[in-house]
Amino acid sequence: MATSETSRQVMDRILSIEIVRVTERAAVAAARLRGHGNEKQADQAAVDAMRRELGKLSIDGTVVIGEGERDEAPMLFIGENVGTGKGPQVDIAVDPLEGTTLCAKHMPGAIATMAMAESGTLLNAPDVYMEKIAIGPGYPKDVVDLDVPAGENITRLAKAKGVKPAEITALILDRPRHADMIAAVRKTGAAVSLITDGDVAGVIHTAQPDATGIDIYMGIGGAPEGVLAAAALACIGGQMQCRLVLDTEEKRARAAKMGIKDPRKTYGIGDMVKGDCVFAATGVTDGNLLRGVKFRNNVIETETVVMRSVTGTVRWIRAEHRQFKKFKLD
Ligand code: VTB
Repeated sequence: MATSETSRQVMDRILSIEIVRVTERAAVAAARLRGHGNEKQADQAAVDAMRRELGKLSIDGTVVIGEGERDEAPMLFIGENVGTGKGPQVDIAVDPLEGTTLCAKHMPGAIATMAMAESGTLLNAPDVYMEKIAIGPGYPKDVVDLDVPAGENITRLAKAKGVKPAEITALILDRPRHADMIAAVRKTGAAVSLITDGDVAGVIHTAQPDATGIDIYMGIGGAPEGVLAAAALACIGGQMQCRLVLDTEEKRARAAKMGIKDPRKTYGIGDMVKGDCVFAATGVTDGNLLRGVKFRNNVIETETVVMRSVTGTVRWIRAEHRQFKKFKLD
Protein backbone atom coordinates (compact mmCIF):
# COMPACT_ATOMS: atom_id res chain seq x y z
CA MET A 1 0.00 0.00 0.00
CA ALA A 2 1.43 3.31 -1.09
CA THR A 3 0.59 5.20 2.10
CA SER A 4 2.11 2.69 4.45
CA GLU A 5 5.18 2.40 2.25
CA THR A 6 5.68 6.11 2.50
CA SER A 7 5.27 6.24 6.24
CA ARG A 8 7.53 3.23 6.55
CA GLN A 9 10.23 4.98 4.56
CA VAL A 10 9.90 8.12 6.64
CA MET A 11 10.23 5.93 9.71
CA ASP A 12 13.39 4.32 8.32
CA ARG A 13 14.83 7.73 7.61
CA ILE A 14 14.21 8.86 11.14
CA LEU A 15 15.61 5.66 12.57
CA SER A 16 18.79 5.99 10.53
CA ILE A 17 19.56 9.12 12.53
CA GLU A 18 18.19 7.77 15.80
CA ILE A 19 20.55 4.81 15.82
CA VAL A 20 23.49 7.21 15.91
CA ARG A 21 22.59 7.96 19.51
CA VAL A 22 22.84 4.27 20.32
CA THR A 23 26.40 3.80 19.07
CA GLU A 24 27.46 7.23 20.40
CA ARG A 25 26.34 6.36 23.86
CA ALA A 26 28.02 2.94 23.84
CA ALA A 27 31.23 4.49 22.54
CA VAL A 28 31.34 7.13 25.26
CA ALA A 29 30.72 4.54 27.98
CA ALA A 30 33.53 2.32 26.66
CA ALA A 31 35.86 5.26 26.09
CA ARG A 32 35.77 6.13 29.78
CA LEU A 33 37.48 2.79 30.33
CA ARG A 34 40.08 3.08 27.57
CA GLY A 35 43.49 1.90 28.66
CA HIS A 36 42.31 0.40 31.95
CA GLY A 37 43.34 -3.07 30.91
CA ASN A 38 39.91 -4.49 31.68
CA GLU A 39 38.20 -5.80 28.55
CA LYS A 40 35.17 -7.21 30.35
CA GLN A 41 34.44 -3.99 32.20
CA ALA A 42 34.72 -1.87 29.06
CA ASP A 43 32.49 -4.27 27.14
CA GLN A 44 29.91 -4.33 29.91
CA ALA A 45 29.80 -0.55 30.05
CA ALA A 46 29.21 -0.41 26.29
CA VAL A 47 26.53 -3.12 26.48
CA ASP A 48 24.65 -1.37 29.32
CA ALA A 49 24.77 1.98 27.55
CA MET A 50 23.71 0.56 24.21
CA ARG A 51 20.82 -1.32 25.73
CA ARG A 52 19.54 1.73 27.56
CA GLU A 53 19.56 3.82 24.41
CA LEU A 54 18.07 1.05 22.27
CA GLY A 55 15.19 0.93 24.73
CA LYS A 56 14.19 4.42 23.64
CA LEU A 57 13.95 3.65 19.93
CA SER A 58 10.48 3.39 18.44
CA ILE A 59 11.02 -0.11 17.16
CA ASP A 60 9.83 -3.61 17.83
CA GLY A 61 13.33 -5.05 17.62
CA THR A 62 14.79 -8.50 18.05
CA VAL A 63 18.49 -9.03 18.63
CA VAL A 64 19.77 -11.55 16.09
CA ILE A 65 23.49 -10.82 16.46
CA GLY A 66 24.28 -10.00 20.05
CA GLU A 67 26.33 -10.67 23.11
CA GLY A 68 25.65 -14.40 23.05
CA GLU A 69 22.86 -16.81 23.69
CA ARG A 70 20.42 -16.15 26.52
CA ASP A 71 22.11 -18.35 29.14
CA GLU A 72 25.53 -16.79 28.63
CA ALA A 73 24.60 -13.12 28.24
CA PRO A 74 22.24 -11.25 30.54
CA MET A 75 21.84 -8.38 28.08
CA LEU A 76 21.49 -7.98 24.36
CA PHE A 77 21.35 -11.74 24.04
CA ILE A 78 20.17 -13.31 20.82
CA GLY A 79 16.40 -13.29 20.85
CA GLU A 80 16.04 -10.37 23.27
CA ASN A 81 13.36 -7.85 22.37
CA VAL A 82 14.57 -4.27 22.28
CA GLY A 83 12.99 -0.90 21.67
CA THR A 84 9.71 0.55 22.83
CA GLY A 85 7.77 -2.19 21.05
CA LYS A 86 5.86 0.49 19.15
CA GLY A 87 7.24 0.80 15.66
CA PRO A 88 8.48 -1.36 12.81
CA GLN A 89 9.58 -4.93 13.44
CA VAL A 90 13.31 -5.04 12.87
CA ASP A 91 16.30 -7.33 13.28
CA ILE A 92 19.12 -5.87 15.33
CA ALA A 93 22.81 -6.78 15.16
CA VAL A 94 25.04 -5.29 17.81
CA ASP A 95 28.68 -5.28 18.74
CA PRO A 96 28.66 -2.65 21.50
CA LEU A 97 32.46 -2.76 21.72
CA GLU A 98 34.16 -4.23 18.65
CA GLY A 99 37.79 -4.59 19.65
CA THR A 100 37.55 -4.93 23.43
CA THR A 101 41.30 -5.51 23.62
CA LEU A 102 41.95 -2.40 21.54
CA CYS A 103 39.91 -0.40 24.03
CA ALA A 104 41.46 -2.01 27.12
CA LYS A 105 44.95 -1.32 25.76
CA HIS A 106 43.98 2.06 24.32
CA MET A 107 45.07 1.00 20.85
CA PRO A 108 43.63 2.33 17.56
CA GLY A 109 40.47 0.98 15.96
CA ALA A 110 37.93 0.16 18.69
CA ILE A 111 34.35 1.02 17.66
CA ALA A 112 30.79 0.69 18.92
CA THR A 113 28.62 -0.65 16.13
CA MET A 114 25.16 -1.86 15.24
CA ALA A 115 22.95 -2.59 12.28
CA MET A 116 19.19 -2.64 11.93
CA ALA A 117 17.28 -4.36 9.14
CA GLU A 118 13.79 -5.42 8.19
CA SER A 119 12.55 -8.24 10.36
CA GLY A 120 13.78 -11.67 9.31
CA THR A 121 16.41 -10.39 6.89
CA LEU A 122 19.68 -10.61 8.84
CA LEU A 123 21.55 -13.90 9.05
CA ASN A 124 21.19 -15.43 12.50
CA ALA A 125 24.79 -16.50 12.88
CA PRO A 126 26.11 -18.34 15.92
CA ASP A 127 29.16 -16.91 17.66
CA VAL A 128 31.71 -19.06 15.84
CA TYR A 129 34.53 -18.28 13.45
CA MET A 130 33.85 -17.31 9.87
CA GLU A 131 36.06 -17.41 6.79
CA LYS A 132 35.82 -14.06 5.02
CA ILE A 133 36.99 -12.38 1.88
CA ALA A 134 35.93 -8.85 0.94
CA ILE A 135 36.71 -6.28 -1.73
CA GLY A 136 35.34 -2.88 -2.59
CA PRO A 137 32.87 -1.84 -5.30
CA GLY A 138 33.56 -1.67 -9.02
CA TYR A 139 34.92 -5.15 -9.69
CA PRO A 140 33.35 -7.90 -11.80
CA LYS A 141 31.27 -10.32 -9.76
CA ASP A 142 33.23 -13.16 -8.12
CA VAL A 143 36.63 -11.81 -9.20
CA VAL A 144 37.85 -13.16 -5.88
CA ASP A 145 36.58 -16.41 -4.43
CA LEU A 146 36.71 -17.92 -0.97
CA ASP A 147 37.66 -21.29 -2.45
CA VAL A 148 40.59 -20.07 -4.50
CA PRO A 149 44.12 -20.02 -2.99
CA ALA A 150 45.03 -16.68 -1.38
CA GLY A 151 47.80 -15.92 -3.89
CA GLU A 152 45.50 -16.48 -6.83
CA ASN A 153 42.92 -14.12 -5.37
CA ILE A 154 45.60 -11.43 -5.23
CA THR A 155 46.65 -11.95 -8.85
CA ARG A 156 43.03 -11.99 -10.01
CA LEU A 157 42.29 -8.79 -8.11
CA ALA A 158 45.43 -7.06 -9.41
CA LYS A 159 44.45 -7.96 -12.97
CA ALA A 160 40.92 -6.63 -12.47
CA LYS A 161 42.32 -3.42 -10.99
CA GLY A 162 44.81 -3.11 -13.82
CA VAL A 163 47.87 -3.07 -11.55
CA LYS A 164 50.71 -5.39 -10.57
CA PRO A 165 50.20 -7.60 -7.48
CA ALA A 166 52.91 -5.47 -5.82
CA GLU A 167 50.43 -2.59 -5.84
CA ILE A 168 47.81 -4.55 -3.91
CA THR A 169 47.50 -4.44 -0.11
CA ALA A 170 45.64 -7.11 1.82
CA LEU A 171 44.38 -6.59 5.36
CA ILE A 172 44.59 -9.68 7.56
CA LEU A 173 44.10 -10.36 11.29
CA ASP A 174 47.47 -11.08 12.87
CA ARG A 175 46.89 -14.64 14.06
CA PRO A 176 49.00 -17.80 13.80
CA ARG A 177 46.13 -19.43 11.87
CA HIS A 178 46.82 -17.00 9.03
CA ALA A 179 50.55 -17.71 8.67
CA ASP A 180 50.18 -19.65 5.40
CA MET A 181 47.76 -17.10 3.96
CA ILE A 182 50.08 -14.20 4.82
CA ALA A 183 53.05 -16.01 3.23
CA ALA A 184 51.03 -16.79 0.08
CA VAL A 185 49.92 -13.17 -0.31
CA ARG A 186 53.47 -11.86 0.19
CA LYS A 187 54.78 -14.36 -2.35
CA THR A 188 52.79 -12.59 -5.07
CA GLY A 189 54.60 -9.35 -4.22
CA ALA A 190 51.53 -7.86 -2.54
CA ALA A 191 51.74 -6.12 0.84
CA VAL A 192 50.05 -7.41 3.96
CA SER A 193 48.71 -4.95 6.52
CA LEU A 194 48.16 -6.70 9.83
CA ILE A 195 45.58 -5.78 12.46
CA THR A 196 45.41 -7.22 15.95
CA ASP A 197 41.60 -6.94 16.19
CA GLY A 198 38.66 -5.17 14.62
CA ASP A 199 37.69 -6.81 11.37
CA VAL A 200 34.34 -5.01 10.98
CA ALA A 201 36.32 -1.84 10.31
CA GLY A 202 38.83 -4.00 8.43
CA VAL A 203 36.23 -5.06 5.88
CA ILE A 204 34.87 -1.51 5.57
CA HIS A 205 38.39 -0.35 4.66
CA THR A 206 38.11 -2.21 1.35
CA ALA A 207 35.22 -0.01 0.20
CA GLN A 208 37.51 3.00 -0.20
CA PRO A 209 40.90 1.70 -1.29
CA ASP A 210 42.08 5.16 -2.38
CA ALA A 211 41.60 6.54 1.09
CA THR A 212 42.59 3.53 3.17
CA GLY A 213 45.19 1.85 0.97
CA ILE A 214 43.42 -1.47 1.53
CA ASP A 215 42.24 -3.47 -1.51
CA ILE A 216 41.15 -6.72 0.07
CA TYR A 217 40.30 -8.19 3.46
CA MET A 218 40.83 -11.91 3.97
CA GLY A 219 41.00 -14.45 6.76
CA ILE A 220 39.07 -15.97 9.62
CA GLY A 221 37.34 -13.76 12.20
CA GLY A 222 34.13 -13.79 14.21
CA ALA A 223 30.83 -14.59 12.47
CA PRO A 224 28.88 -11.83 14.27
CA GLU A 225 31.46 -9.32 13.03
CA GLY A 226 31.03 -10.80 9.55
CA VAL A 227 27.29 -10.06 9.50
CA LEU A 228 27.85 -6.50 10.75
CA ALA A 229 30.49 -5.90 8.08
CA ALA A 230 28.12 -7.31 5.45
CA ALA A 231 25.48 -4.80 6.57
CA ALA A 232 27.96 -1.98 5.98
CA LEU A 233 28.91 -3.27 2.52
CA ALA A 234 25.21 -3.71 1.69
CA CYS A 235 25.01 0.07 2.05
CA ILE A 236 28.23 1.18 0.37
CA GLY A 237 28.85 -1.57 -2.17
CA GLY A 238 31.54 -4.18 -2.49
CA GLN A 239 31.71 -7.94 -2.49
CA MET A 240 32.03 -10.36 0.36
CA GLN A 241 32.04 -14.13 0.59
CA CYS A 242 31.86 -15.88 3.93
CA ARG A 243 31.53 -19.35 5.36
CA LEU A 244 30.90 -20.36 8.96
CA VAL A 245 33.57 -22.54 10.53
CA LEU A 246 31.42 -25.31 11.96
CA ASP A 247 34.14 -27.81 12.72
CA THR A 248 32.53 -29.68 15.60
CA GLU A 249 29.23 -31.50 16.09
CA GLU A 250 28.35 -29.06 18.88
CA LYS A 251 28.79 -26.01 16.62
CA ARG A 252 26.85 -27.63 13.79
CA ALA A 253 24.01 -28.39 16.21
CA ARG A 254 24.00 -24.78 17.49
CA ALA A 255 23.92 -23.49 13.93
CA ALA A 256 21.13 -25.89 13.01
CA LYS A 257 19.09 -24.58 15.95
CA MET A 258 19.47 -21.11 14.45
CA GLY A 259 18.12 -22.33 11.13
CA ILE A 260 21.36 -23.04 9.29
CA LYS A 261 20.73 -26.08 7.12
CA ASP A 262 23.93 -26.27 5.10
CA PRO A 263 27.00 -25.91 7.36
CA ARG A 264 29.31 -25.40 4.34
CA LYS A 265 27.24 -22.69 2.66
CA THR A 266 29.05 -19.74 1.13
CA TYR A 267 27.27 -16.52 2.02
CA GLY A 268 27.33 -13.44 -0.16
CA ILE A 269 26.25 -10.05 1.16
CA GLY A 270 22.69 -10.68 -0.03
CA ASP A 271 22.55 -13.95 1.93
CA MET A 272 23.59 -12.24 5.15
CA VAL A 273 21.53 -9.08 4.68
CA LYS A 274 18.40 -9.87 2.69
CA GLY A 275 16.54 -6.58 3.12
CA ASP A 276 17.00 -2.85 3.63
CA CYS A 277 19.36 -2.03 6.44
CA VAL A 278 21.02 0.77 8.33
CA PHE A 279 24.54 0.51 9.76
CA ALA A 280 26.22 2.77 12.29
CA ALA A 281 29.60 2.85 14.02
CA THR A 282 31.10 5.34 16.47
CA GLY A 283 34.83 5.51 17.19
CA VAL A 284 35.93 4.58 20.70
CA THR A 285 39.68 4.90 20.17
CA ASP A 286 41.16 6.83 17.23
CA GLY A 287 41.32 4.74 14.10
CA ASN A 288 41.65 4.95 10.32
CA LEU A 289 37.91 4.87 9.93
CA LEU A 290 36.76 7.03 12.83
CA ARG A 291 38.15 9.35 15.46
CA GLY A 292 37.77 8.14 19.00
CA VAL A 293 35.76 9.86 21.72
CA LYS A 294 37.33 13.10 23.00
CA PHE A 295 36.61 14.24 26.53
CA ARG A 296 37.10 17.99 26.59
CA ASN A 297 36.41 20.51 29.28
CA ASN A 298 32.82 21.25 28.41
CA VAL A 299 32.06 18.88 25.56
CA ILE A 300 32.34 15.25 24.69
CA GLU A 301 33.08 14.79 20.99
CA THR A 302 32.11 11.71 19.04
CA GLU A 303 32.46 10.70 15.42
CA THR A 304 29.98 8.34 13.83
CA VAL A 305 29.42 6.94 10.38
CA VAL A 306 25.89 5.93 9.48
CA MET A 307 24.90 4.27 6.23
CA ARG A 308 21.59 3.38 4.66
CA SER A 309 21.23 0.66 2.05
CA VAL A 310 18.08 2.07 0.38
CA THR A 311 19.91 5.16 -0.80
CA GLY A 312 23.58 4.29 -0.28
CA THR A 313 23.93 7.54 1.66
CA VAL A 314 26.88 7.66 4.05
CA ARG A 315 26.82 10.33 6.75
CA TRP A 316 29.76 11.28 8.94
CA ILE A 317 28.46 12.80 12.12
CA ARG A 318 30.82 14.76 14.35
CA ALA A 319 28.87 15.49 17.49
CA GLU A 320 29.61 17.78 20.42
CA HIS A 321 27.66 16.68 23.45
CA ARG A 322 27.10 19.29 26.13
CA GLN A 323 24.58 17.50 28.26
CA PHE A 324 26.90 15.17 30.16
CA LYS A 325 23.97 13.90 32.22
CA LYS A 326 22.81 11.67 29.39
CA PHE A 327 26.07 9.74 29.48
CA LYS A 328 25.96 9.21 33.24
CA LEU A 329 26.10 5.64 34.39
CA ASP A 330 23.08 4.65 36.37
C1 VTB B 1 37.88 -10.74 14.99
C2 VTB B 1 38.01 -9.30 15.41
C3 VTB B 1 37.41 -9.01 16.73
O1 VTB B 1 37.75 -11.32 17.30
O2 VTB B 1 36.58 -11.06 14.62
C4 VTB B 1 38.42 -11.62 16.11
O3 VTB B 1 37.42 -8.47 14.49
C5 VTB B 1 38.41 -13.10 15.83
O4 VTB B 1 38.65 -13.88 16.98
O5 VTB B 1 37.67 -7.67 17.08
P1 VTB B 1 40.09 -14.25 17.64
O6 VTB B 1 40.47 -13.02 18.47
O7 VTB B 1 39.83 -15.44 18.48
O8 VTB B 1 41.07 -14.49 16.57
C6 VTB B 1 37.97 -9.99 17.75
O9 VTB B 1 39.36 -9.80 17.90
C7 VTB B 1 37.32 -9.76 19.12
O10 VTB B 1 36.01 -10.14 19.12
